Order: sequence, then structure tokens, then C-alpha cells
Amino acid sequence: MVYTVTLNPAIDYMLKADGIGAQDICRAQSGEYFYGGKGINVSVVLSRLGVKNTALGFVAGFTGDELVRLLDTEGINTDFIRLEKGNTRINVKILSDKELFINAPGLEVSEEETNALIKKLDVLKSDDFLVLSGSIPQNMPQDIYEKLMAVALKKGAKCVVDTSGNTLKNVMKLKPFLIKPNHHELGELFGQEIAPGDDKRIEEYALSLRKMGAENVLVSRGEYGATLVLQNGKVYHMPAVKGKLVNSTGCGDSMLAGFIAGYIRTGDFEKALRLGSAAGSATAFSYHLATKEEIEKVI
Ligand code: TA6
Repeated sequence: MVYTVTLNPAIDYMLKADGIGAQDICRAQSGEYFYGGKGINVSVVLSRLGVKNTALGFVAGFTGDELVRLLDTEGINTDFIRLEKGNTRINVKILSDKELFINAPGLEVSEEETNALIKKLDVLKSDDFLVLSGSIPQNMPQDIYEKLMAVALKKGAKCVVDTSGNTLKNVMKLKPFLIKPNHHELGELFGQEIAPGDDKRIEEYALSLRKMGAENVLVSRGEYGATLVLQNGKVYHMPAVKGKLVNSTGCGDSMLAGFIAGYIRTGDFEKALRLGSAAGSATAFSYHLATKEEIEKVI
């Protein structure tokens, strides 16, 4: 079983609006609400690929109710903790002549609510995966990912982490099975700006993350595909399939879901990379997260 944790989920409000910035008021051609948050997107794509999983995290208020309703409609298995205060955030995704994404700050989570989430991980078993993905609400202890990983590692479960900055740096010592920074987040860790097309520097810095403790490092590189650096030192550069970018929301989450699904199915990292890369590309070519059919078409 795969458990995803989204500490800071969202409703993604997708707006199509031409000519952003040209005038003060801009009329959107369309506006649509989707479930959002990195772990939740991973859960959706895993489910579409037939991988049993449960989405954990925090929801609150009327937007939290809508988020749960949207996921229930899609048949996603959730076990969220409902917060006493606030409303799950709404992230605005503006699709115009260029993309403009505004991710709102997270909710206040109490110590009691945090402990309730940690307690939920008691269900983990040694052949499970724990996926920690997305931002951490500001008032939560910034070592929450380490705390959650410690529970999973005690059970022998594999930890997969998709986050950035110090949160990512701090989990290295716990030797996560897999981390998935994008090329920008990879460079940020080392105070570098790494171009998505720069195979050599991406490989160099991904190897550095391996040395810092990550067992396997998957770097998502947008239109340049992905790079995988394995525990055994093997390196793969997987080019992306060419196609028209419709919406980049959730591409990294889809790549991670495809990779996990491929690994669970075959135990083969190269096959996992192919499925992950295809899932990321298929989502880029879609208005929202790719379906199983769209992913298979890219494969
Ligand atoms: O990767 C896409 C996405 O999950 C969107 O759904 C959007 O809500 C955002 O990322 C949330 O990311 P954050 O880093 O703010 O947790």
C-alpha cells in the first residue's frame, strides 16, 4: 500500500485568461476547481494506474469539504484529519500567454492535530511506501517530515520525498528511498542556477544528493525529461516526449506517481523511469492530471 501525505492540500482554481497584465481587469474564458496539493495529485495518478493508496493530510472548512467531495467523486481513498480552524487554501493557476501560479500559505495545525497524523502512520508495514510531498504549513514544526519518516523507517517502509529547500536537505540523513526535486530545486540546494537542459551539472548535483544520503534521486526537468541517479551509481537521462504544453500543473506529481507505480509493478528502475516520464509528459499535454489511457499513449 502507498500512503501519500499532503500537509498543505489545496483546491486548484484553474483560470484560462488571455492578455494577463495588458489591462487592469481581465475576463477569464473559463474557471474550474480541481483537487490539488502534491501528495493528493500523486494519489490520483497512482489510483488511475491501478496502485492501491490512501491520501493522508489535513483538510478544513468549506473548501476542505469540497476537496474531499472532488476526491470521493474520483474514487480516491482518503483518511484526512479535519482541522478545527480555517479553510483549506485555494491555489490560483492562471493559464494565459504564459503560466502564472499563485500558491496560498497553509493553515494553522495544532500540536494535537500533528500528533494525530503521526499516529495514523502506525498502520504502515514493511512493504508499504510513504510519500511526503508538498509544502509544510508555516506554523508546523519544520522537522515534521523527519518525524513522519522516522515512524515509517521504524516499520521498514520506503520513504519518498518531494519537497525543497531545508526540508529536503534535512531529510537526507534519514536516507529516503527516493527524492524528486526538479532541476530548479536541485540547484537551489547548492546555491546554483541549473539549466534544465544541462545533463552534466544535473548529474553532478544529483550525485551529491546521493552522497548526502538519498538512496535514489529522480530529477524532473520539464521539457527536458528526467534524470535518475541510483544507489548503485547508475545514471539515466530520459528525454521528454515532444508535445504541446497545455498545463504544467501536476507534472512532477504525475512523474513521481508513474515512477512509484512502475517500480511497484516491476522492481525495475528503468521501467519505473519510463512510466514516470510518460506520466509527467501526458499531464503536461492535458488540462489537468493525465488519465491512464493518456499515459499509455505517451508510452
Ligand atoms: O504540483 C502541483 C501542485 O500540487 C498543485 O496542485 C498546487 O496546489 C501546488 O502544487 C501545491 O504545491 P505546494 O508546494 O504549495 O504544496
